[in-house]
Order: sequence, then structure tokens, then C-alpha cells
Amino acid sequence: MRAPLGPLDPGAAAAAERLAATDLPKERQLELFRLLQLNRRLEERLTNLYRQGKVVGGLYGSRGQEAISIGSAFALEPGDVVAPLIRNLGSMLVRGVTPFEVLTQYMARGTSPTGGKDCNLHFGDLSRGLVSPISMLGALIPVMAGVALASKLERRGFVALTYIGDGGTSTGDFHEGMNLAAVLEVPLVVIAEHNGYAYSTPTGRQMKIRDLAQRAAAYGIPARIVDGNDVLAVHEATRRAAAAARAGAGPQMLEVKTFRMKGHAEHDDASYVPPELFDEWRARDPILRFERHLLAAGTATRAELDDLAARVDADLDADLEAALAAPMPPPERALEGVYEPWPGSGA
Ligand SMILES: Cc1ncc(C[n+]2csc(CCOP(=O)(O)OP(=O)(O)O)c2C)c(N)n1
Repeated sequence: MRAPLGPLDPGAAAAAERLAATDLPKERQLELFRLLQLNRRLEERLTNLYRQGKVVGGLYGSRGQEAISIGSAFALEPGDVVAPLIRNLGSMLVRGVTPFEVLTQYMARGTSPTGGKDCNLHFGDLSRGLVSPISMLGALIPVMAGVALASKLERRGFVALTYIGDGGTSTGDFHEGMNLAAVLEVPLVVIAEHNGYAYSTPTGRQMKIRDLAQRAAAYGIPARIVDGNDVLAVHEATRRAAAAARAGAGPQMLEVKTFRMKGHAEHDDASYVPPELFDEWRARDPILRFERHLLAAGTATRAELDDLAARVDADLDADLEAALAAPMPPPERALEGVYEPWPGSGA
């Protein structure tokens, strides 16, 4: 079977230990490391809860792709607006969503951001610059083109950023939204996550091109191809793309090459993925790579990194305990917030 993704570029395997250059100060690099650890360890706890039957509904993870969500969201300005997808928990964490909110959301607790009505990451918060994910793939592109248009028309200077999977780039909404954004020259940044599979369909079976970047080119949108497992490369490329969009250069796209290290969701054992692909990409794990880089560059000591990870774990233990103790929603609130009150109904 043909591998859906070849090496990132010739010599990529040998270069995999070298991360992109960065001028981020030490504290910011350690904050990136903390967020990566938080993303992974929170998802590991969610997997345990799922296996214990405590997650209500499906569980969609981002194992192996954490550097993309975190590196990109970390590169934005506070006033920028982000629309994550289901695999972008990391972007939400960067924007200040708490593990307690995420845990209660997945366990449908009454105190969760949606009061138990949605059971995964489908919630937003404009006060934190977060537009809610939309389940229909591709639909966020025209929505975020509109958000970016508002920024342009009102001269607000913020950038709108959203994500799309390789499969999602085959939807009509993606193409219409990209074309609209290009023609209107709005400050939109699209991060296209090329992770090899759309559910069980390898990329090679759903498009005849190798690089998603070609799709952006078709609309006159500049697109760069980035190693999605290098958090510093993703950060730097997003910073540049956002700066260009902010300066009036119109929409920008990044194609980030990566690999989905699990099935589509927790219920999917990924038996259709050749095991050697997992082996190949496990060697490029974005968190271990960054950890080795921090140590080799002398940016952090082993003790500092271990201490950070231990603190993440301790905080998560406390969050988990609190989330498990949170109440389920009372039945009488089941209809609250579902429908707009009918005009004149007094409701
Ligand atoms: C318009 C639309 N069609 C189908 C689905 C069902 N669906 C949800 S996720 C998914 C696969 C998405 O693949 P991709 O865009 O590559 O993202 P990934 O899951 O790899 O992150 C499908 C088909 C959907 N949510 N929306």
C-alpha cells in the first residue's frame, strides 16, 4: 500500500532533531512546553475517563498534532480571533480555556460551559477570542472569512485564524470561503492540517495532489508548507502569516504536515493504518522533539522540564477530582438555551 505521506522532504528524517530557529525567550519556550504537556496529559486523562464510561459521547483527540494547535495559537496577538476544530484543544488551552471546563464538558456536567448540552469541544467564548467549532467541515472557513471582513471594514486590526483537515479541504464550503476571502483580501489565516487520513480515507484516495498548499494557490492565496511536528516552525510560520494578513496582504494559508497518531476518535482502533506509519511518526513526536531540543540547546535542564510536567500533572489531578464531583445538570434546565424565546411569548 502506498504511504499517504512521504518524508516531509528529502533528508527530513536526519534533520528531524533540528527545530526551526526562534527568538522566543526562555520563559516563552517553557510556556510552550507546559502547554504541550497540558494538551497531551489532559487528553490522556480524557481517554481514561472514556474507557471508564464517564465521557458522554465521542472523544476526539490530537495526539501527535499538539504542536500545530499550540504553536499557531501561541503566535497570535491577544485581540485576534481563533476558531478551533475538534482536534484543536491546544488552541483553546492557549486562549485560556481551563482543563476543568474541558473535563466537565466531556462528562456533560451541569457546570460545564454548555451546561451539559454539548459533550465535547463545541463551545466558544468571544471574550477569549474563541469562535465555537462547527461540526460541518469547511463551514468555519466562510464564517471566519466574515470575521476577518469585519476586522477589515471596521479597521480593527485583528486577524482571524481557523483550521481545516485534509478531508475538510475537499468540501465546497472550503473552496467558496477561500475564494471569498481572497477576493475580499481579508486578514484570514488558515492552518490546513495534513495528517494523512480523513477518518479511514488516506489523502491519496481523496485528492490527486500531494500538497494541500496547491489548493490555496488556486485562489491566489500564498501558502507555506511547514513541519507540523516542529512547534517552533509552526509558531514562526504562523507569526509571519498573521503579520502579513494584518499588514493587508490578504488571506494566508499554512499546510502543516503531520500524522494522526490515533484513530479518528477513541471508538476507532485505526486498524486500517499500516503500523509502520505509526512507528515512523512516533519517532517524530512533537513533544519529545521539543524536549530534546530544549535540552540540547541548553534552554532548560532536565530538572526544570520534569518539574513543569509534574506541576501539570498535579494541577490536572485536582481538576479531575473537582470535575468528577461536579453535578449533572438538573432536568428542568434541559430546554434552557436551546431555542430563542418566541417573540411575545414572555418566555
Ligand atoms: C461536511 C461534513 N461531512 C462529513 C462530516 C463527518 N466527518 C467528521 S470528521 C470527518 C473526517 C475529517 O477528516 P479531516 O478533515 O482530514 O480532519 P481530521 O479528522 O483528519 O483531523 C468526517 C468525514 C462532517 N462533519 N462534515
